[in-house]
Amino acid sequence: MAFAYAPAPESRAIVDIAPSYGLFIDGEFTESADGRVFKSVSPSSEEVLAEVARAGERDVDRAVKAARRAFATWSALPGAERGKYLFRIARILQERSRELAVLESLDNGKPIRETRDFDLPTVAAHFFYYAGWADKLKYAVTGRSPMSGTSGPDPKPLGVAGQVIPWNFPLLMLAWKVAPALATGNTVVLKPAETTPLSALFFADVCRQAGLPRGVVNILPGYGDAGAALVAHEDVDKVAFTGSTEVGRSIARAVAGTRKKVTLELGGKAANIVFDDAPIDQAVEGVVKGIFFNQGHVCSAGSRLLVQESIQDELLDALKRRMSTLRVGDPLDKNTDIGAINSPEQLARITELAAAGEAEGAERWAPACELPSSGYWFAPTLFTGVSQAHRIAREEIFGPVLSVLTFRTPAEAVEKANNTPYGLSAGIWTEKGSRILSVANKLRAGVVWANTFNQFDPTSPFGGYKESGYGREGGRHGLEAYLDV
Ligand code: TXE
Repeated sequence: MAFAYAPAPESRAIVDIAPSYGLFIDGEFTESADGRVFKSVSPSSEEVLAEVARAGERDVDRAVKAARRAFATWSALPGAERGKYLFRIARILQERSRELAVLESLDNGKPIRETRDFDLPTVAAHFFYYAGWADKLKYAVTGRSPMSGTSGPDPKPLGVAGQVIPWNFPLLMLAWKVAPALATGNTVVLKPAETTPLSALFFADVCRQAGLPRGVVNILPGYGDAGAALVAHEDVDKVAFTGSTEVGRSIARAVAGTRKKVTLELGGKAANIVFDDAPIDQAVEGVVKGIFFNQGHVCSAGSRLLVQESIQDELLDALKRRMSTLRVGDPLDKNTDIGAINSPEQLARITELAAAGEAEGAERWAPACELPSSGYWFAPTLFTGVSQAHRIAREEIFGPVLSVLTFRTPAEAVEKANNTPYGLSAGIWTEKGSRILSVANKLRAGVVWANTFNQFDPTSPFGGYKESGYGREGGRHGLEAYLDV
């Protein structure tokens, strides 16, 4: 059996984790106003990694004031000068990427192969990409080429951006939000998720190392109350949120009728559609990547497999064989495919939904799998016999659980794929180019991948339709969210 649990403790030594961390406000690490702290726990070992200052309302106020002060000079810098800081940050992130990859794997639970080969390179790529835009903002909003000689004033930054991010890609979500905000001349107060504060604090240190002026970036580790206080603060001009649809709704209500602009990136229930002409092995790899990448803690996860009825048996046999080779265990082991579930709360949510799947009559399958005795784990799981009415076909599970449905015709595939309140992503597997185009055009999803899945690139806008939120992050469109035109 391939479910080895082979710890590689030597990797742990790469990163120097301090016993305690402060909030990062106005260029300094500081205690919280009321002295509160919380613990950051490694989900793979339940080890307390560090004690972290917990931001409250008064800290939010201090941080927003610092960001406001910094805004006057930061926004007045020529774009090329701001770009230089972003290039510097990108290079430092590259230089320190081994440390950061280990830190992220320890704090989040995701496999080192993913943090090393996906998260960190993509994080640096975002800073490089937006560094390049900092002196071309006129063209960002007009869409014209910098060669066309557009004249007139630059579009204006919004001011202080309050950003709240989740725990599934802690540093990448930070990069998605911080890089375009800084490139456009905004200043930032960012609240990382309570279960994964450490890489954001490391990033604060990277900002210091890059010589970023005080107050341009402020990091406030804390819980939902700090996030709510940040969103509600009267001197915040722009709110950017990634997280649950439920909290997204409360944020939309909180900013309604204020001057604040808002972008929301919320949940998803993506369909990964496999047609009968798709190469089976390639499709199986795509289905596995779609749902088991990052333990399924991905808003765009391909959590519904829609397979054409005529190839159902062949595809499911191949999928089960492939799932049996997935290795679940120590995130720092380079052979691990599936790491730890990020928190006991998330594990409880996944467990509850999987139980509902069984109770509603779907058939549950998982490969034989020895899970580590400490930490939070969930075996890769497959449900067949799923109907569209089942909770596991409708609700975001946000874990390594795949629900399989079937279809006969392309029209039925489209109808089922769109039968969800969400609209973040979808995938199509077929050899026919014409079918890719016709099906993709009918899918109500912000991103549609063809013969691949979960590919992210700083040059492409990303964001949802329907209850998956609004606004786009990434690419030129990602700049518009931080500018007044
Ligand atoms: O999310 P929350 P949770 C989905 C996924 C998951 C579920 C719950 O389905 O199972 O949400 O996860 C901060 N005002 N996604 O509970 O609560 C919070 O501190 C302002 C999908 O972790 O939304 C954290 O920093 N902020 C998603 C962030 O919001 C508040 C990624 C996300 O936490 C707040 C994560 C409030 N009232 C979960 N309450 C995706 N789209 O990728 C909490 N927060």
